[in-house]
Amino acid sequence: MTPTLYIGNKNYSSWSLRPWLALRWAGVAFDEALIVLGGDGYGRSRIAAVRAVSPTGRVPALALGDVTVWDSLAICEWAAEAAPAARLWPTDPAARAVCRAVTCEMHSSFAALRRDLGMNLRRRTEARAWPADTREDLERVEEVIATTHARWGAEGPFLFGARTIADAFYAPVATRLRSYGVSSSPVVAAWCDAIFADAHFRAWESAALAEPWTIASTDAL
Ligand SMILES: N[C@@H](CCC(=O)N[C@@H](CS)C(=O)NCC(=O)O)C(=O)O
Repeated sequence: MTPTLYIGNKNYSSWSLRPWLALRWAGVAFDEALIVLGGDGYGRSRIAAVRAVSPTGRVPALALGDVTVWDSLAICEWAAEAAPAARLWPTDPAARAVCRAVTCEMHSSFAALRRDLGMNLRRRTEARAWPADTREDLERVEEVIATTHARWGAEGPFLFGARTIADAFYAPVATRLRSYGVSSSPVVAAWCDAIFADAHFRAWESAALAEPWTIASTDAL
């Protein structure tokens, strides 16, 4: 049975983008079902259509027959196991451990970055002065990208050379830096360009730009 990935609006749903990219990069066949976010219950995990498919009331969720996997990292782990040849985690044990650390840091941190630079693929603003906690998040995220690529990325433009789950997890950051006019070091800019040039990212982006829905609270950022 083909798995179904439930996702939110492609323009806004950073959590949905991550496993969608990982599944595409892994070459795993899946159907996608988009649930429009932003209406009744949004922000409280109380959207009825989401609650019908995800026990947390949040997307992404991956339906595997009668089993549901409801967390972006867990879905990426499932993809890595379903398609080991895709090497969504690096094969070298040390690189793999660091790749997991980098991914987990994105999964559990950067609250100020999420608050002030919501993913919004359509959006372009001028550079601005950010609050101290947001500046710290931006500095740390750029440090992660630069130091990871310098240490592990000799064989390609992605964080560990080839595409891994870490790139999928940081891909929304590339779009946030672009949307909100954040100037980056050349190494971070080069990694962002690799994400923007990826054929699967581009497919997501063009679908996002064609979406008719808006979320006013994110558009106001
Ligand atoms: N930790 C979860 C977070 C998922 C999440 O926050 N999803 C947002 C969309 S990007 C959501 O479904 N929000 C619905 C709501 O706030 O009502 C994951 O990694 O999948």
